Amino acid sequence: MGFLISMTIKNVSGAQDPYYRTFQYLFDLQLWISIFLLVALLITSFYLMIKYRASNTESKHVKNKFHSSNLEILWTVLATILALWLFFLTIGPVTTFAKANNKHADVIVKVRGYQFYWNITVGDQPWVTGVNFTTGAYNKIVFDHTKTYLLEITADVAGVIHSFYVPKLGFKADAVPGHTNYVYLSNLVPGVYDVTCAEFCGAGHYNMPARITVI
Ligand SMILES: [Cu+2]
Repeated sequence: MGFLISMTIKNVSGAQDPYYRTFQYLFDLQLWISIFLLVALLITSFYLMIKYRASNTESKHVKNKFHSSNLEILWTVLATILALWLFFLTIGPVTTFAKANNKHADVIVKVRGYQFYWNITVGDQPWVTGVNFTTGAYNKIVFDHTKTYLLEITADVAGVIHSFYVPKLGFKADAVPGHTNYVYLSNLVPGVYDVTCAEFCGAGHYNMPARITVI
């Protein structure tokens, strides 16, 4: 299990930008906290199941306990502290992420989500029009690793919300009709980066792949 987890964690490797390292750190942190809580919960559950099993409570007259105000207060306070701590760790990087449109980029990339494909323009090149699994091809987008890119992500105004998700680059940005979200990419590492839609947008949701090739 540890091996599988570390494989998942090391998956984000596409950008050397400290900004992505921050997101990766936050992801790892929340993952390990979740794993710790899961294991602690399972151990406690098994312990209580064995201690308060029917044969034990009947024969040894172990008293069942139904309420503990101290426990209630403890897990409410601890969970609140944990949530607040993660909130304050995350709010800074997320605000920076949202202000990506302030940054200067060499190339503007226009990304627009449709039901069910992406239309993508890189700089002054023509649309890379939607292709998908049905037509047997991907959107192929080529980025130059020496350049910086600003992605302007939106969706068809007559359509629905999508989400432009590039797992290996560590970001996911909503594509919302009538609104633009920005993602700034720099220090890209050459390689192949698959894209998918991460917001359920209808029957063809699964069928929105694209591929970014960094050379
Ligand atoms: Cu979609």
